[in-house]
Amino acid sequence: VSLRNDLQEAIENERFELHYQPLIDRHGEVCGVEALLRWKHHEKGYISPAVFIPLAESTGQIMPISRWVLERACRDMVSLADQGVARLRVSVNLSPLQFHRTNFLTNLRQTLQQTGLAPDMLELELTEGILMNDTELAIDILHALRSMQVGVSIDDFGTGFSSLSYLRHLPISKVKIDRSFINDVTTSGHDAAIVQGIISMAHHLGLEVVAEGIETHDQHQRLTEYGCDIFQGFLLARPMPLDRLIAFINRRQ
Ligand code: G
Ligand code: G
Ligand code: MN
Ligand code: NA
Repeated sequence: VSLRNDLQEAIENERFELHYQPLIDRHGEVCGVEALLRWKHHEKGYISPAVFIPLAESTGQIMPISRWVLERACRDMVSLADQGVARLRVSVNLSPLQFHRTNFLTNLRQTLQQTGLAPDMLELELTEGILMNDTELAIDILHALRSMQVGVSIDDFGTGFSSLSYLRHLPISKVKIDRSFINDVTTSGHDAAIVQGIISMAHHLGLEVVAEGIETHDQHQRLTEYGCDIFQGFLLARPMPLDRLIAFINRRQ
């Protein structure tokens, strides 16, 4: 049986879970979470989205999966707020196909309305690649998102070919420095320079900066010195299911 058929079965029976990885601000407070999709395969255990998202993109199965992710993320955040745990902003990763579908904005508005999540509690993570192809349409969508007050961050920043000077024309709110740069920030002068450059330019453009993939205290300290705004990585918190996220937040308060 092919993975594609298994994926179809998973879609029909909603065999997915969303895990949430906390984002930590400069005061050490949880300022948001990134929603990360997990597929619990009946035989193979958890399968990484790095494996099945590209497959789902090529078959079109990404559409129902993405709808499920967005709705689940919104509902979970509303539930956290209703339980009095916290009002957290959630970042959702978008796939290229999803972004370029004509009814993307309509679906998004509908989901926000149906779930009751305030639009400014939602952030969408796009990669540079998504913005580089079909730029006109992408810019129109970004302006629409801004007027709705939905946040937009550029994920894996630094790995594509776009520059910050290009981004200054786009209505986005954050850049997330790719973890490949964070990995060597304390050992490679080059990577340290790149990271400092990104932070400095982003701040001049009025953008917030997230460092992802922080695994050591030294990396965390260095990025704090460089003025980074938001920190994400296994050192601070791993992705976790909603019930563990609730415990994590309650423990810190
Ligand atoms: O969480 P993990 O390291 O397994 O994620 C692997 C890749 O899958 C990352 O690039 C991440 O952005 C992507 N990913 C995780 N969840 C989603 C999702 O809900 N939608 C899309 N399109 N990509 C996701
Ligand atoms: O491409 P994107 O940035 O969305 O990828 C997010 C993925 O990165 C998540 O699936 C998460 O599991 C993974 N991740 C988060 N923090 C760390 C970290 O500190 N180290 C490593 N290696 N991966 C991380
Ligand atoms: Mn991401
Ligand atoms: Na990333």
